[in-house]
Amino acid sequence: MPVSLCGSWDMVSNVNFEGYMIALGISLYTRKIALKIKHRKVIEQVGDRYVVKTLSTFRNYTFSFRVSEEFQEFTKGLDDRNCKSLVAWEGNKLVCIQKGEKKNRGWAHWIEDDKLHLELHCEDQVCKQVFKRVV
Ligand code: 1AG
Repeated sequence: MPVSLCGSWDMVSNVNFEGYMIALGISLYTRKIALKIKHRKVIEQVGDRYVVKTLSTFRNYTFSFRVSEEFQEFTKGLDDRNCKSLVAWEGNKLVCIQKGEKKNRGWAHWIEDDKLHLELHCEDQVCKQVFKRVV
């Protein structure tokens, strides 16, 4: 079994978030604010359902899913798009494919060196975020 992703995590680095947001068509105004803020990731597991919360002083985004079960995702407050999303384990990585208007969209979460890693990708852009456990 992979190491649990559950818990609260605070952002320590965020590389190429700008490129990722541009790929999603986020306005310059929103990007300027979004680039300044740190995210907190709260991951909970209730039975076979995960709840993932991305929290910040600017906006919050919460969604939930069952592993290997496709669901309708609406990225409310982010780029406000509908996706057909599927999350599955690939080795020690929890990988999501977000099918929709944007090509090559998805993300992967994994634990490495006691940190929570997140790679977000859209079209040709990759954003890399690292979070440390909240103590
Ligand atoms: C996510 O995490 C959401 C985390 O799916 C990425 C956060 C934002 C990127 C998306 C679009 C940018 C659009 C608008 C910028 C507005 C706010 C930025 C701050 C948002 C904090 C909620 C993937 C994975 C599973 O952790 O959730």
